Amino acid sequence: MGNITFTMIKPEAVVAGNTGAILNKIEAAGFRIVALKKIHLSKERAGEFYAVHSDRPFYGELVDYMSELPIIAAILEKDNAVADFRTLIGATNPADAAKGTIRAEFAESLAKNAVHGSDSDENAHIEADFHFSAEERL
Ligand code: IDP
Ligand code: MG
Repeated sequence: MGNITFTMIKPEAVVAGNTGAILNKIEAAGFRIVALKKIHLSKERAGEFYAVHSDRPFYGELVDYMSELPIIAAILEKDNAVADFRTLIGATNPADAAKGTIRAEFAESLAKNAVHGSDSDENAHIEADFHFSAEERL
């Protein structure tokens, strides 16, 4: 048993048909999928998820984009899950993301950057609880 992180495969990556390739990279990097589902977030739910960013200039754009089309949500387990997953996905801006990272390979832009990754153990648990019931985690 390792600790957990929470991820979303963002709409543009799902539409582009990159779900399988991204999940492949995640499993190949040693993460275990604890929970997984495709969901279409309402604008209200997306706004609640990103409430921490509500003061930032891109908040409205981010909420619109994340609620426009379905996403894939997942809980992932591994030792050092949060930090190792941030390493696997690369920098927020794909222009700065290291070669071989998920964002370097699949992101379209700073806003449409293919995947979400939790930024702390505390937020990983908050985000996992936001999206999944106990019965959905195996
Ligand atoms: P992170 O996803 O790498 O943790 P955050 O700073 O938490 O990055 O930002 C959340 C999300 O908001 C990013 O993944 C990206 O989709 C979007 N975002 C961040 N900065 C900008 C920006 O300057 N313009 C547009 N969208 C942004
Ligand atoms: Mg973040």
